[in-house]
Amino acid sequence: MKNESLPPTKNKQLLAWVEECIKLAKPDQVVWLDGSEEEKARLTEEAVSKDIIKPLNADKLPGCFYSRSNPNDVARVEHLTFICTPTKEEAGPTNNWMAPDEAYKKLGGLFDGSMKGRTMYVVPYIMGPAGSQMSKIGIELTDSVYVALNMRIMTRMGKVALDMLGDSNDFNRGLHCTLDVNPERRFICHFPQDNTIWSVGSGYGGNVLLGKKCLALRIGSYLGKKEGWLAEHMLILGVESPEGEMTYVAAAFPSACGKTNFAMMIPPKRFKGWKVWTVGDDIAWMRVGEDGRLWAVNPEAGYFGVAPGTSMDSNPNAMKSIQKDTIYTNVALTKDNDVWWEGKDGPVPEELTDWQGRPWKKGSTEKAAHPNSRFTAPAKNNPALSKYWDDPKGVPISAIIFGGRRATTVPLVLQAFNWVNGVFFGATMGSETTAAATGQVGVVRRDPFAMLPFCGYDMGSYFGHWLGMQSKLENPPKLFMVNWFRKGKDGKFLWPGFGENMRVLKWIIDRARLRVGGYETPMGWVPKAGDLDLSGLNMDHELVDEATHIDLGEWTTELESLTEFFDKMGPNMPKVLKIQRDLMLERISMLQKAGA
Ligand code: GTP
Ligand code: SPV
Ligand code: MN
Repeated sequence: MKNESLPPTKNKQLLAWVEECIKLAKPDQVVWLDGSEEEKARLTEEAVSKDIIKPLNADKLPGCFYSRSNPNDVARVEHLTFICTPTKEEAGPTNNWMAPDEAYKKLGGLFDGSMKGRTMYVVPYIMGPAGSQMSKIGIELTDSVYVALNMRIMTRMGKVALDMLGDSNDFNRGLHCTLDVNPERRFICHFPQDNTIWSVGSGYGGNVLLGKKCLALRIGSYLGKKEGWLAEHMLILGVESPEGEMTYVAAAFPSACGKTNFAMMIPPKRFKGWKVWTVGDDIAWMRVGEDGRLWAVNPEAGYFGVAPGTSMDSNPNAMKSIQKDTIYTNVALTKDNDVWWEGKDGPVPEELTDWQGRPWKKGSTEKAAHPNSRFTAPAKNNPALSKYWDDPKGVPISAIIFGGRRATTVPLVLQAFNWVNGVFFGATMGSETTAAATGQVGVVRRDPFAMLPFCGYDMGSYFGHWLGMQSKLENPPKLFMVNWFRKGKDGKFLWPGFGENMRVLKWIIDRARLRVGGYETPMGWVPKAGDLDLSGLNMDHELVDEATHIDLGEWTTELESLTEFFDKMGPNMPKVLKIQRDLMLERISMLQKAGA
């Protein structure tokens, strides 16, 4: 084996582990990444020369590249994702489980010699701000230069991570090999007890950028339970009022349900002087501060965002973030080497090359861009980036919002009466499935805390952990539920969404700061007539009424349908959440008897 770069570390445990992986995968060469600009240029050139990425129109998109994945490898694969705890019970009823020995053996067989003729990149990275107590270090060994280039954008990568690690043995051990992208040989295995992740057979996003869903959420949630903090699938934003008052909010929406959009929102004209700042768009790590408040950091350093639907109209800050130094995956290409996707600004081009490299003509029934096509952009490109996004302390959270994609039942906004009620909202969240994972799209499934695919241990115990946080929080955030996706009889969304969500956010902030009223329903508080600021909103107010309405009949069905879900949760499901459900049903029935 030729060793192109000497290991830039004396960390014995790290060196020993890398050596072990080299023995297993047998790469032709090993390259330790330092995160420098010079290195970026070298990796980029290599990737271009091997046709792994392709330069885009340099006038329109300077520093941007295009990549196409294998059509069988375009999203996370939940059925091939495993939590490998010593017992099945620890992984719980919502995760696929494989015994650690079996997983190491099975994937070890696939890794054996898998990097012959290839390069192993050693990617040291930090999840979280450098030097923060909340941050964690990972090392990803990968044979994919695409992964290396994406990790460079998504994390604090290179020397900075090795410096922070020093001699410590406290780092996540990630091993990834693309193999021949055959779904038969595709496995994403997590070993929480070993702080280890093994991923084979995929080259796509959440399956292979191991810092993101694998470390920051699956391993992170396990560590969070053990160490007393929270790792969540949440955006973090700061709202600044015209008077300069800052309020930080975190929100959990399932994959492809609007986190990036909400995190980068531009308030409508009516909210002159208001400003939304992005701290993070996908993941929040949260700890109790000395002041008894919940403090959050964004462990990531970039955005791996959904391209379709992103436009100057829906998300101008995202559009500005992806004009330079961005990697595009599985979008369509124009004749002049620009990118395109469904929902982008301007007229639909007459002709394109679709995400599979095939000619595409306007009017075609097939999508030009894959519905889960993505951009990878540095956070620093975002004009709305919060100045605290990299603060080792994080930001103090005043409100937490849970939301899903629900055509019926769930109103535009609802505030929990108390912590248990709010945890109930999170635990019972439902959402229609999207293209972010392979499988059927558009069926309602329970997606507790938007963490169903990402919780690294038993879901019932996870609910218990959330409930237990209350005792540690002297100043807990207020908890809310939202739904931007309710539909009218015509099948269209009732609420305009995007920037107009500021109206809902304003009510949430005012509630969190105890300065606006609410109307009590059996499930929680909703805005009183007139309290939701609708001025300047050019829409039929009957539609707003429909979007905010609570239908007691629909809620009875919803709450009764939870029996199956609760039963599935197993022995660690907290009883208090079941009682919460029964209490709501009793309140509804009481109101109905009284003639509501
Ligand atoms: P992940 O990166 O998969 O975790 O997704 P995300 O939660 O960040 O979702 P994102 O903001 O990328 O939005 C996904 C899709 O939802 C896009 O097609 C958006 O256009 C659409 N969307 C986002 N916000 C709204 C909204 O307020 N209303 C409506 N109707 N659609 C929205
Ligand atoms: C999600 O699916 O929630 C994503 C994209 O953010 S991925 O990184 O593929 O998980
Ligand atoms: Mn996500």
